[in-house]
Amino acid sequence: AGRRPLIAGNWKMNIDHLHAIALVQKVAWTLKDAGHDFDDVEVAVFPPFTDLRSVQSLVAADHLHIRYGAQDLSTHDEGAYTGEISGAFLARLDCDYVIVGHSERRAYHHEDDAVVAAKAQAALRHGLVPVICVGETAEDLEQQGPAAVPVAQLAAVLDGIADRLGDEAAEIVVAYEPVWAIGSGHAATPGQAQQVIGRLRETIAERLAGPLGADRADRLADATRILYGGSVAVGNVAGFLAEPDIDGALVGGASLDARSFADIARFRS
Ligand code: G2H
Repeated sequence: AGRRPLIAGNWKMNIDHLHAIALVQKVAWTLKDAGHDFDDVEVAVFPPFTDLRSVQSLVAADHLHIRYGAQDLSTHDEGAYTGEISGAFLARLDCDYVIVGHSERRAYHHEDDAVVAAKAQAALRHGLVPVICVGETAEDLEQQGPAAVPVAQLAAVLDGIADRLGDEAAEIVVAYEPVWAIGSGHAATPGQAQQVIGRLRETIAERLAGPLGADRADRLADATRILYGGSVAVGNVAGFLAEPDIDGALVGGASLDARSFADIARFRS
């Protein structure tokens, strides 16, 4: 439905700001040399907070077509919250995106659906596009099948942000990342991912029909880009993107190498 693919690199806690300067330039120049059409396939990176100012400077100074965002944000906008980062600060660094609800934050920082919803709210308050991550563990998969947990996680976030999504300009991205596939080298199959992602798209339409009306909910479901994440590599990315509802990839390990990330972004060639 005319959705522009998004290839997003989640650097996690792997790249300090000196390394970030080298990596973002290398990705940009590798893609430029290959004649990459950034209007055809959008490319974004998600560096640690401490790298964002360097990335901002480079992107602005060199007119790089790479977009970027943070890996997390505070539910609060400002104040006495030691160690937290406001969405307002990210907007001031010209971030377009912010990841919310990555399974590593759900698992290691005890973020539940309510926290993830509040973070997605905070992102939208500051004009950032939240990249809402959902996904089931191996145990969830065994006990409840593939779609139940990701659908419930997405529904909870949608309930928390429905008031903001009434605005026609509001945008979200969803990333389906089965926890069992993350960093394991064992990606889901394109068919498995399509099955869940198709359900996630239906969930947007169903869940928002009440608060927003069926028309707005359908339009949003149709326009929202839903990515697959979990051991995406050069050799498997094209298979995911060939599925009707999969609009891109959230790439961890393979985004740390400029050549492989650029090759993933060039999945069409
Ligand atoms: C899933 C993914 C990026 P990896 O977390 O968000 O990481 O590609 O290393 O599995």
